[in-house]
Amino acid sequence: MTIKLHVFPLSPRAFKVMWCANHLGIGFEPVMVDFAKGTHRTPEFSGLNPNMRMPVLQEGDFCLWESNAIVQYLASLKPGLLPEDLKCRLTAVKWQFWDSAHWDPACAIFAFENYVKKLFGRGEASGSEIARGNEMFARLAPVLDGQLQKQRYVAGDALTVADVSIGAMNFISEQAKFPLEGYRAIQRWAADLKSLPSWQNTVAQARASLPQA
Ligand SMILES: N[C@@H](CCC(=O)N[C@@H](CS)C(=O)NCC(=O)O)C(=O)O
Repeated sequence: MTIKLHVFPLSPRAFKVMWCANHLGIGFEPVMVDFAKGTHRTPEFSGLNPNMRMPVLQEGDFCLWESNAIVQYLASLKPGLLPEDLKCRLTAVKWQFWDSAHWDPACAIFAFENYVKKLFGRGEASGSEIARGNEMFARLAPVLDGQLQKQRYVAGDALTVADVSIGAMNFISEQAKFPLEGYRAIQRWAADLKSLPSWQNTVAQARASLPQA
């Protein structure tokens, strides 16, 4: 059965699921969710995800939303990103929860203020929102940096779903201007992820899907 990924490919959450599939060598059909045209607000799309948000994975009658659940699903189909050992697996999964609960919402502030607003002509970045993002980063980035000082990847010496979930935001690191100065281990890890062929192929795929990218 064909896997469809409903995505707005310039979003890091879309990048996350496309990169995961590409890294594992899982073929998929990308289906464009055109935010400019409001595709995500149509009754058809809300039938796939009542939250009216992408990404969504569709495989026949099976529909899955929440990017980290999609990463879990894809990684369960093919070995490579989900450790077999229970404790190692849950260590990786723990960081995916950390991403959903803490890292992604902090990054989303910079993504929206510095990137999305420009992309859709929605005005200047809000100083108070950036200040709120800086405060969140000051608490979160040392946690991630500390972890990456101890080991090459988030959950150990091998790339896992944790790196895919947390690392995908680096897709827009320049445009979003995440305040990562001084976090040397995060910078080393991000460069490592960006050098992966699966990352580079996904960047090319995402850019090719939109002429203005
Ligand atoms: N926690 C969700 C967040 C999904 C999300 O917020 N997607 C955004 C784009 S990055 C969206 O579809 N927004 C549409 C809207 O706000 O109307 C996930 O990780 O999948």
